[in-house]
Amino acid sequence: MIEGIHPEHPRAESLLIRKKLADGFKDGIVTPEGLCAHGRGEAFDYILGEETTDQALAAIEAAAAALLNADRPILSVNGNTAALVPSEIVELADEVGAGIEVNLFHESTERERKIVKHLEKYGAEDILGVDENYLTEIPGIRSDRRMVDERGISAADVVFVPLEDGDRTKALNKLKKNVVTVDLNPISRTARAADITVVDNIVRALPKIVERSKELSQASPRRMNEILETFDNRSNLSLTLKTMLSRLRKLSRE
Ligand code: PTJ
Repeated sequence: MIEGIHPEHPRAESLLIRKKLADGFKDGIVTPEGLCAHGRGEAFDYILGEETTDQALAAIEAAAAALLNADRPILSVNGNTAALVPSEIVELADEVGAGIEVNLFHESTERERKIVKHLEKYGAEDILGVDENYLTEIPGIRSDRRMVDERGISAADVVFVPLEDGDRTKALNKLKKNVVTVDLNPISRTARAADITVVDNIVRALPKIVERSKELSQASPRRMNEILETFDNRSNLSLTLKTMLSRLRKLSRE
């Protein structure tokens, strides 16, 4: 039993995820807004049946291929991501040869430092986004997320931005960067503006992206191109919504 969560509780897994975020909040890694954002995500996850859909698996494959194929991939990490999947972020960075950049919506130098320390405990090195000497502004963003590292997001061709707000996704699009996201809400602005959207809980999606990246690292360039050329984010999102609808229909008949 982990601090009051009995393993046989029907919602044990969900409670454990909440606990990670609550601990992250107490440790100064997650913002109060991050807790609200998680609640919104949970609502969509309920509709998905808290399972990775076939559409999410297709997006996971495309995400792995895009990151492996990139010249300069970067993984952008915020408070929620750091609290929920720190070891998987480090593993993914190693697997696809990406840098890690801390980039927050609710900017706070103190929280950035805490996130860096937290990720370092899991083996991350040379984390970007925290040295003021290298920060530069990307156009078209009103939030604090406009400040990015010139060696990281600014120079990247593929940017992984899980649990992101819509403004920056659009701004990164305009800069002709390939944007990959994880977002449980298939109708969020980010989900719709990204090039590859994995509609899944980050705690399920990240280990699967790592696993798929390991498998695809042996794939031929032809196979990689085939994956990337056949993936269509719009139609994948549309199929995801249909999956959600048919689950709701089924539940409504039970
Ligand atoms: O740490 P900061 O300051 O960078 O702030 C992080 C948050 C998440 C607060 C900030 O990025 C934010 O406000 O994001 P939004 O605009 O609320 O978007 C977050 C999206 O992630 C929403 O569409 C949620 O449904 C989704 N989401 C929340 N939790 C999860 C999730 N998607 C996948 N897995 C989750 N666990």
